[in-house]
Amino acid sequence: MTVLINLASLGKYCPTTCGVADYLFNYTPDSSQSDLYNKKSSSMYDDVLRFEGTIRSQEQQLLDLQNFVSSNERRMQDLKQLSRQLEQTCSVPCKDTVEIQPTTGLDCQDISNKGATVSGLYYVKPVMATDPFLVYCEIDNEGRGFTVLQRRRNGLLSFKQNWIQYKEGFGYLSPDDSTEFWLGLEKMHQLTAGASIPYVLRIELVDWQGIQRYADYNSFRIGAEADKYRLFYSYFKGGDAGDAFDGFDFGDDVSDKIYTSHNGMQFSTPDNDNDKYDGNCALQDGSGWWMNRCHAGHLNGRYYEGGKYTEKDAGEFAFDNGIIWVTWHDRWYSLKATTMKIIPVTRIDSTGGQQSGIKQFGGL
Ligand SMILES: [Ca+2]
Repeated sequence: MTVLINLASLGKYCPTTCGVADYLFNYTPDSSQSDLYNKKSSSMYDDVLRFEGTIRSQEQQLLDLQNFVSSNERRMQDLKQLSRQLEQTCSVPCKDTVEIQPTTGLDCQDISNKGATVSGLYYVKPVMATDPFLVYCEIDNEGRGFTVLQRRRNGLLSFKQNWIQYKEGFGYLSPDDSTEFWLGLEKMHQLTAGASIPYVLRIELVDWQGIQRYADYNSFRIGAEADKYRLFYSYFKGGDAGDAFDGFDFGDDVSDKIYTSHNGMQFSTPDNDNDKYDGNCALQDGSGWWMNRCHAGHLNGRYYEGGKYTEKDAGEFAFDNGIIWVTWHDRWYSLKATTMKIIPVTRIDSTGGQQSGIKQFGGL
C-alpha cells in the first residue's frame, strides 16, 4: 500500500479523516507474521469501511447545512425584496384627501361675505383666538354662513367624554359633513365671547320619522373656562321644536321647570360636576352638558337607535339620558340627528322673502 497523503497535515485540519491518517501513520506491516498481518489487514479494512460510513454521514450533514444556508439566503432575498417595496411605498407622499377651503375669516359668515359659496372645512380665527382653527361652514345659496358647533347623525361617535375632551373638542370634521363632532368649549367661547355682532344659536333636530324641527336662541354666548363655560342667551327667538332650554314641567315636582332650565348653567362633565344637583348629572347621564338638575334639552346624550328607550336601557342610574328635546318628544325618546350652529343675528333671517324653517336645514 502506498500512502501519498501528507498525513501530518490531515491529522491537524480534517476532523473526518484524521482518524484514518493517524491509523495509517501508526500502521507498520510485519511480513514475518502473515496471519497477524491478514488479521490486521481485515481489521484495517473494517475500520476503513467504518470511516467511510462516518464520512458519508458527515457529508450528508454538510449537504443539509448547505440546504439550510440556501433556504436562509432565499428568505433574505425575499425580505430584501419586501424592504425595497416598503421603501418605494414610503417614498410616495401620502395624499391628503381632506379638502380645506382657502378662504379664512372671523367665522363662517365672514368667510361667506368674502365670497366663499360652498359648504366645507375652513380655518377661522375669531378675535379672541390666538391661533386659527378648523370648522365646518354651512354656506347656503343665500350667502348665509353657519359655523357648526355640534353634529349628531348616526351614533358612531361617543359623547361620553371628560372635561378635557369637551373643552378641546372631539370627533371628526369632514368636508362632506358626514361625521359627528363636538367643536370644543374653548373654541365656542372664543367664537362667541368676542363677537362684535351677537350670535343666534340655531338648534336643528331630526326624529326617527325623518321630521325636522328647529329652535333659535338670541345672543348666544359661552363664558370662559374660569366660569366653567357657562351658557348665556337673551331669549328664545322661535322655532317649531319649542323652547326646551327654558325647562319643562314633567309633573314630578313643582320646581321641575326651574330645575331643568339651561340658561346661565355652567358646563358639567362626569369628571367636573358644576350642576345644581346633589348628585352628578353628567356622570349619571354619561355626557357633558350645561346641566341643571338635570335637563329638558340634552343634545349630547346617549345615542339610541330607533328613538324610544326605557329606564332599563338607560343603564346603572336609569335616568333619561338620551338625546332629548322635551318640548318636541318626551324624555324617553332619543332624537336621530342634531346640529348646533351659530350665525350673526343680522344674517339669521333669510333674505328674498323665503320662510324660515325646513328650507334652512342645511346638513341634515
Ligand atoms: Ca352636583
